[in-house]
Amino acid sequence: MTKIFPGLALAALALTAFAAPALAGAPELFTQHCASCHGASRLGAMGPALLPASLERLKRKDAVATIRDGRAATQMPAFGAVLSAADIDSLAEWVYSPVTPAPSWSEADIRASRIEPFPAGSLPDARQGDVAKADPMNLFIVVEAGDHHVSVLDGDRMERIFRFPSRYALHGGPKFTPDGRYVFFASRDGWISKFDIWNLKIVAEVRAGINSRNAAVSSDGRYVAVANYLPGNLVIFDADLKLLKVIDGRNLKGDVGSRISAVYDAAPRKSFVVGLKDLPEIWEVSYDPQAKPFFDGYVHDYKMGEAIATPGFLNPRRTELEEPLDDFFFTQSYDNVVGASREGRGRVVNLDVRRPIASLDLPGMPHLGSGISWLRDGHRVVASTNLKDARVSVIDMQNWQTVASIPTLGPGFFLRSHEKSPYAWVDSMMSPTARDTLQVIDKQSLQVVAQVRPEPGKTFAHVEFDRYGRYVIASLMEKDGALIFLDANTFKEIKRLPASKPIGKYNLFNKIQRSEGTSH
Ligand code: DHE
Repeated sequence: MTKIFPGLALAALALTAFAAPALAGAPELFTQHCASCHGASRLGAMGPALLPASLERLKRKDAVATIRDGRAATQMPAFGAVLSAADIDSLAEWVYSPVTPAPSWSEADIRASRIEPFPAGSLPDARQGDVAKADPMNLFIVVEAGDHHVSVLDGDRMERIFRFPSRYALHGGPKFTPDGRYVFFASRDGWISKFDIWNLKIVAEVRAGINSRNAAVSSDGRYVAVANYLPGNLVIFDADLKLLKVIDGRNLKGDVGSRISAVYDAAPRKSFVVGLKDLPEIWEVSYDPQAKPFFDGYVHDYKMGEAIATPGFLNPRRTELEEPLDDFFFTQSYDNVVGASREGRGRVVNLDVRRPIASLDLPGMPHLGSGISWLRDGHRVVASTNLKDARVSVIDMQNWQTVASIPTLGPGFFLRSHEKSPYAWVDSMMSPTARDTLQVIDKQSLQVVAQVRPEPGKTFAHVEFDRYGRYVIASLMEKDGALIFLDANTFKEIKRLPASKPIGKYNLFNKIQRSEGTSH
């Protein structure tokens, strides 16, 4: 295969070491046509990783179509004229089969993957070009998944000022340093990219794992933590993406492993909070060098008959649960984590007493990661979409009782508001029939007051407010999609910018100030 997707090549590994049970000629076809770009071990190189974990979100028929027809606007060529339909089927089956022995990604691999096009201190410490002319806190970062690019928008002028290629398949919110100069992106293939917004340059990158979920940046901008599914671990870097520590996703005894679901910055506590997919635990990892040592209650560390405390800095302090919790929302102080189990049971876990303190009535599949909060009748409430049910649940954060279950057109993914807006915006992205419509909810009456459907039949989701709450940008999530600017009070369209399947949009001010109306 000729070169596919921009990026860096990994050292090629011998395919024979990773051979899975034979599929008619597939390994040979892979070596001949695919290995140079996707890596002989299928770990990814110029092109993305082709492992079952990486392909979970791609339907088999779409994989066959991609091999046959290539991918527009990427360097993935079409093999329809070179390979028979049977060969293409066999190749597709091969890439969905597990690699044996299971691929590993060691500390040495992480270190060796690091690249630094612009070492610290080599670029000006002042905003350049169009960034210098813009309000630096009203910039937006936009992830465009259609052709794997990122755009930078000037929020005052509502114009795109820069666009650059990203790693393949970014996921989770990009995370900003507190001064707004740098933003970190995580790709599903484990790449972490550090981008200098003032100079519009990728300054450093590292591959933290083979299959990652998201990244978090500490509130002091000094540490970056990455949650990995493969291998199941939490990887911590300094701000230049130099490896500091790998923490295996294991229970205290060390005999049960887990994927790491996600990592979040709990700024007021100077810690990362970590969700585990397969273990009934939540971790809190302090990034405060002065953090006090703690006893974890398990007899694993004895010296002369006395328990030794675990150092508080960069070590997991565990809260044990009845079942794994995922998909977190946090109270403003970050003392309480609101999470949901795979079965959809909602729990509030206090990180100080280290146990669940309340249960929530959240039927269906709540998407707490999209939760937002606001004040209503003097009470703070949290609202969450539901990936299975057509409703938004609103919960009182004092007594954790459900205040309302607002019917929507269909199951939704994202929810957004702003301190200065009386409205919350929700999509119905998970609905086959209503995914083209955004609904606007009055935050006090809890009634739907408007619907916006600019392009019938096309997916319309994910809203972000500008820093002043004057307008929202919503995504027409199609390959030939658009960023649609809507007045936050009249809901009328102001303008559009073309974009390639824009997924998430992130306003620097709202993110850095931790607006109650957006994810952090
Ligand atoms: Fe996401 C954030 C998990 C599927 C787009 N998603 C997150 C976060 C988690 C998560 C834990 C919070 C991390 C953060 O922001 O740092 N997402 C999951 C899933 O478990 C799920 C359902 C299945 C999966 O395969 O991972 C899932 N997510 C999707 C999608 O299908 C989306 C729509 C498209 C895509 O790119 O994969 C998607 N997820 C997003 C976006 C955010 C996100 C845009 C950031 C939200 C924000 O606005 O801050």
